[in-house]
Amino acid sequence: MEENKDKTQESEKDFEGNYIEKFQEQKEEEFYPGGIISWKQKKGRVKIYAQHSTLELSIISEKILKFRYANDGYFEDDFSYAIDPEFESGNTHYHFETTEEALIIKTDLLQCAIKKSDATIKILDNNGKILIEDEKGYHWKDERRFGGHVVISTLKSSKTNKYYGLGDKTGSLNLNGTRRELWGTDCYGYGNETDPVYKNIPFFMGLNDGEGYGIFLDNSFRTFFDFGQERKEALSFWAQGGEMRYYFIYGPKLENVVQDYTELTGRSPLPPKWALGYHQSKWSYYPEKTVRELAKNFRDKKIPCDVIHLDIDYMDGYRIFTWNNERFPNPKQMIADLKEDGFKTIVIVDPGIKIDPLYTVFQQGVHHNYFCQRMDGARFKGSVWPGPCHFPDFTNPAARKWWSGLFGGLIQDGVAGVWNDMNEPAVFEEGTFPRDVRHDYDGHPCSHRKGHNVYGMQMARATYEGLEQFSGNNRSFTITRSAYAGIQRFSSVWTGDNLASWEHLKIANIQCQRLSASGVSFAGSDVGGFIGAPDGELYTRWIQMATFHPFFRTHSSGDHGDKEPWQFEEKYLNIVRKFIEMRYEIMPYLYTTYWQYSEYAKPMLRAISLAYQHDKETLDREEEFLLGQHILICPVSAPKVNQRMMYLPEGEWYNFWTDELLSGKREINVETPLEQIPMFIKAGAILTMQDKMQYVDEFVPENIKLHVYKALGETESELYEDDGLSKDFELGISTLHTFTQKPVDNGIVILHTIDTEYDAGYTGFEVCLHGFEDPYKVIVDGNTINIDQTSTFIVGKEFTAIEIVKQ
Ligand code: MIG
Repeated sequence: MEENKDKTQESEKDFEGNYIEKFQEQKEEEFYPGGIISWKQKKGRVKIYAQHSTLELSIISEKILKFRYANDGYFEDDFSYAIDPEFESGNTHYHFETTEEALIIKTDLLQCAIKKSDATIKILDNNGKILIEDEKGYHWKDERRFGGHVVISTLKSSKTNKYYGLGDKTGSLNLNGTRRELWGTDCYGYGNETDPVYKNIPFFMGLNDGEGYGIFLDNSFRTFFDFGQERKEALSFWAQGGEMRYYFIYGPKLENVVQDYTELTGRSPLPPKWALGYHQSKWSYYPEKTVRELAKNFRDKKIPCDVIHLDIDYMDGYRIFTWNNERFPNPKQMIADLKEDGFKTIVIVDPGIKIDPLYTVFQQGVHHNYFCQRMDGARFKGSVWPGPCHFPDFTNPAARKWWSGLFGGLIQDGVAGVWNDMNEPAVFEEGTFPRDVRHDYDGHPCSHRKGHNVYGMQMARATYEGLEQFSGNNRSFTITRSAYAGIQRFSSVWTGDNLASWEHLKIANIQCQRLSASGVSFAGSDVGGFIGAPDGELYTRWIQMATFHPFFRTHSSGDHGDKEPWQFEEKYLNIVRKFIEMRYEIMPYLYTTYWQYSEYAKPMLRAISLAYQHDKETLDREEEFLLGQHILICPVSAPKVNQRMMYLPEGEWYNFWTDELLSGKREINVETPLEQIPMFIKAGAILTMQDKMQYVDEFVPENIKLHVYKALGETESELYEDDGLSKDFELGISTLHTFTQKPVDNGIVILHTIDTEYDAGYTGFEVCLHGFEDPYKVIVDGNTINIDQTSTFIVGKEFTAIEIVKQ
């Protein structure tokens, strides 16, 4: 009995109900490369032949090294869905030498030593400090069930190391002491311990004694990361197939690691600005009358909103690319009317195509062989919402092209964006596809063991490409639940089916920070929780936090009552309204923050441990985060509290609500009345804001507000502008303002430079001063202007210098 129980716990069932033993259980022999026999130096890479394996080390840049291992002399085709096809590895110069013990490869910033006796690796910085060091190093185990092998790498670790990243994982921000798995899973109602979850981003960062680096394991098989859980002195990562192929990315600043990783896997295109507005969703809003009332309520109650999401019930029997004509007799008209009122409509799509001989999408899929097949050729059949379905093989370029082409109708109907769900892929009962299902993998045929973790990404990609195909010069917006590394090139993400609980507010915050640290900044959670009903206080606190997360959407399963802002008591509604308004007030800043992410690969959210890695006090903090350059937020994550402790990082900060100036590098106690979320602005910031609006670009404001937080040192702020909708910015039709604030005798000076090709239409800047003592004198471009000491004044938008000095 006892034995049997253990067996079921440590095993899982495959599609046919057979037990698959987990990797840990295999007591198979470990194999190692052995000693180095010879090597070959080539342009940009070195090939190293050891007794049992070949290592190809490519010098991608002075900070990025790529390692690949082959055991039988032959490397796999070096194909990856993750790497941005536009990424160009510079022709990096490296220096090669050999010593008695090792081969040494040097870039301007790194040294990689490969030991001759066993081919283990050590990477050091310029000062000879060890960044990573193989323990067992690369090795493998036979995988008899599938005729391949499990490839493993084991590095030295220690309890004091910190590990971050890995996408949407729950649990503490620092991953040390845990084992994590990547195998995209539909995890309805997941919790803090649930693993794996929806997304598969095999990228993590290590912080070792102040020095940061990253490792990206580019392998789409089921992967595992053991951060000192099994043995605290070891860090292992392994894949259940394929080749060991990983990138080492040097920092030492973690922020730069994320940037380099994002350059490698691709930057996020600028979305339409409305996608940064507030979204309202529910499973599901229908019929048309309900949708129209929903929209009207937002406008009547003056709660800003840009987007309404239609969940699966808009379709005819869950047939993708159809409308239920009873519920939505004239979708085109409805969408046009909504648009008139400033609303954009997003619809959901699932991968499951109903098996229905009269349904053209089904017919085409069968006819052209676009559906996934079992090993023996039968189309895979699995049940989801429509009942028995077939599933497109999104790893087949022809199937992707077909899928993209299917969006023409929806786009013509006026649909503005598309929501990709169930793409882990999820199947009722069985969970996902059987492992023998075949995938084309862009001309590298394989089984679902390899295709699974990229399936969701390739679906989102096909959807994105569909929108691109039909949207002319407009930018496209998609959102997806599952993902693989590089998803940011195609889609935003949300964190799936969470719960209406305080714990989940915290989890959502961690997931969004972690996603941002994994190259995927455009992330958000179902505000208020998908499952269950939040009370007014929880909903309010969640809204306050999500106001500062890149993707901002209330969604709910609809099983537990309604969750529009007005479903809550007046006192909550009023605060919720204020924060959604604030989202629109900070839009110039938020949009600029997105642009910085898109342009410089700068993560939009930064955990304070990421932004202040040299301050040990930040390293185990998980709630405080920065949005963009200047805003620090710490959510209120418990009920009925009117104060909370938080860590204020080094530097000087203004409390947004009181203008009180505080010195950081210490823990502080902040007041947290229900109307406020702890929010601090960096001294020296010029926070760009605008009038509140009911939706993005409802009107052109008279002035853009420059909130000047008195500098104690030189600080730069940017403001990026374009039309927010078209791709004209790619032709340079945009404007970038740079504001430099610096202290001078008696006050400060603000210098303004503009690189302008786009006229946003407003007339000037309303300057609002924070932290200045009266009385002061303001000189704009040499002319003293009279101000009435209200701390605000207007200047022309082309000003070049403002001095604010004591009188
Ligand atoms: O089996 O479309 O995570 O956001 O509302 C559930 C219905 C399918 C799961 C998504 C959720 C969505 C729901 N979907």
